[in-house]
Amino acid sequence: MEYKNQKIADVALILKKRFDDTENKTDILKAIELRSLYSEISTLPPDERAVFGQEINNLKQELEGMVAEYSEKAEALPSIDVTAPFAANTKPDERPRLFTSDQGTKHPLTTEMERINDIFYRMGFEVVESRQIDDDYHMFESLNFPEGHPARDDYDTFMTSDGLIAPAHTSTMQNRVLSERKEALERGEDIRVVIPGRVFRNEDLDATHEHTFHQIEGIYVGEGINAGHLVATLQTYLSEYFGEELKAKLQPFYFPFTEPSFELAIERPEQLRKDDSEEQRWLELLGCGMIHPNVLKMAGIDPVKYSGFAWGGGIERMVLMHHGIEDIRHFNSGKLDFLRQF
Ligand code: FA5
Repeated sequence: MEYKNQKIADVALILKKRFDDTENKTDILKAIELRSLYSEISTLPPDERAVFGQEINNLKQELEGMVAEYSEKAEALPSIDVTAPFAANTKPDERPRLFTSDQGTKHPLTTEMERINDIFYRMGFEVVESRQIDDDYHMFESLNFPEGHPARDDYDTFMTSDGLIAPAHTSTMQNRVLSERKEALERGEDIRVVIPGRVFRNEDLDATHEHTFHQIEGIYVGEGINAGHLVATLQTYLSEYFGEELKAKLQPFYFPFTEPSFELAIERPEQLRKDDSEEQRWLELLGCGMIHPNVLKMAGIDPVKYSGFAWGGGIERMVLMHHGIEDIRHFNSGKLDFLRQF
């Protein structure tokens, strides 16, 4: 496809070249270059925005086409046997004994989530559980994604035909938490909450991508809060969790609900890398940034007086790194030889 705008044509060239080397093909749709083009729209004179926006959408559609074509060609997965190992109405004493209770253990994700909640509790954060069904307002609008905003597509969201949404991130809780604590904030109590929860995405699966996984969201709002507080909080979290200083990098990113936004990646130990590439060296752990003034306003909080930061990080990826597990799909596999190691 030909692009009239030189900047868009340059980005198209770069991303098409990168496509072949990208392990998870859908990552190309989240490329920083594409996001930067979208964030440029608002800086253009109003009469140039529509044409520029349309060309970016064309580029995104072309890339989506490449991803879809690739997925069709990819090997079909073997089907899963979903039948129970015995009929549901078999009498209790005639059922096969699968596991005696003294052999059972907590699932490693449960253990690790309790540990993470405990770290934040000790840092003074309240823990609030997220929900597993939501709506368009909390998934998008309250997070500064107006109707038709192209970044809505990045979240590969499952929704029912009557508009219910399986949350694709724990950020769906931001507006609720902020609105509920607004009055306490005005009385001088900072908002500091973490929200662990299960999230769902229509993703291509691989060693670091699941369709059902867990995130922990963090929110801190008060007077004079800045990005330094964000970095210090995340540093404390990571060093408490891993018990050592890991090499981490924070790079600029784009989320509609934070400004500025960043992505934090940590260095994988060598035994968890498939090759020596730069891509294998880093594992993306969380997104974060300073809460966008529109998000504060939508919760009734004055963005002139108050500021804050938020982050949302994958829990499975923390556990992969902590225990040296090579594939995220073990967690939901139900395989006893995996689970018995914890
Ligand atoms: C978000 O979900 C944003 N809501 C994060 C955020 C919150 C930003 C608050 C700013 C403020 P992202 O799509 O990058 O961002 O996901 C965040 C983290 O979830 C990733 O870094 C990764 O650790 C984890 N994650 C994302 N997709 C998957 C997946 N398919 N499988 C496992 N973990 C995933």
